[in-house]
Amino acid sequence: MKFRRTLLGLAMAATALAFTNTAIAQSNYKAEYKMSLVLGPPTPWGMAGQIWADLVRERTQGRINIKLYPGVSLVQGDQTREFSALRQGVIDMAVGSTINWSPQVKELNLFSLPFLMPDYAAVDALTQGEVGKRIFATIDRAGAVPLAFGENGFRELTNSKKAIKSPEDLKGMKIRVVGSPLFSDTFNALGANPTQMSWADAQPALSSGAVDGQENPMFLFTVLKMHTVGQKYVTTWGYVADPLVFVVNKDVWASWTPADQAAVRQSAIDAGKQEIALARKGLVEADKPLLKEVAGMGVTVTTLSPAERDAFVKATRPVYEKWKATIGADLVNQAEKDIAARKK
Ligand code: X2X
Repeated sequence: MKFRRTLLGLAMAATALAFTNTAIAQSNYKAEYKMSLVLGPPTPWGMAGQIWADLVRERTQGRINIKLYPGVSLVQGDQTREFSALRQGVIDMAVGSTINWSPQVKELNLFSLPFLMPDYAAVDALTQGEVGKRIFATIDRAGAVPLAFGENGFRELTNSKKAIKSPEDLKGMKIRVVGSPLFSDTFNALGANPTQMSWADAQPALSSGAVDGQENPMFLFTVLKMHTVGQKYVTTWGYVADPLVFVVNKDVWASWTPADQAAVRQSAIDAGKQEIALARKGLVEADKPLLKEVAGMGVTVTTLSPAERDAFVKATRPVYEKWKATIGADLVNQAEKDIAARKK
């Protein structure tokens, strides 16, 4: 009897201790975690953040409560500063494009090498394979905890002037490009006149006609009704695709219990899968309904023949070679090998 009472007492003490440990651990938790994103819902990118936040709240019984900050508002709209701010703790977590973090993590330029990835199978061969693992190790070394991949998408060329079928058609055209010098190099090689600006500045620049064109995934065209700001021509050249990466600040990550870390990680993986399906909707079906929808807006949609596409590949090849060295020939070779071996 006495023995049983002691056992019971021990069990109760152990439970109390475990409870106290959890309580102590959780007293470090913030009331709210700030998640940075460039695009908010209803874009697939924004949905990635929304789904992740919802799953985390549910699976941690509300212990981890996340608020979305779209428009990279935590860094005043300057998306190229997002990764540094994340590292410093101004941002707790983010779903970010590889393009926007490439100024700090040069290996992320891999996905922006012109015409490296010919199709979605090639994107998957990289993100789901050895290259994805190496990229995550690099992000980790750069000071953030990477958890899962999502997708912004294949970036198609739009403009207000004319149908573009060849590099000659692009000559002198003012094209807004994102914040990595690789994009300026690519458009310079094509004879265009690239101007680098944030997404926040790009929208008024398109409306006022300060720039003639831009490049972004097609869902953005329909969500923002880009034809209403004069973007009447689309060329689906599929020259680059930017993955999204779900990340958490290192100190924030370390402050969570292992069980909550696991919940946050699994939620990112699940949200990533759901979001990739959203990002590809209308583009993976044989008749590409999203392109039909865009054409239905009175927009000229130009698809390139293999020979026409080749002219763009050739013109940008020196840029590819130059940046291959910057990114690391080893990583690029691995990517080329995995793409060649992909299942179509
Ligand atoms: O700025 C862009 O073009 C966007 C929204 O696609 C990115 O943040 C990379």
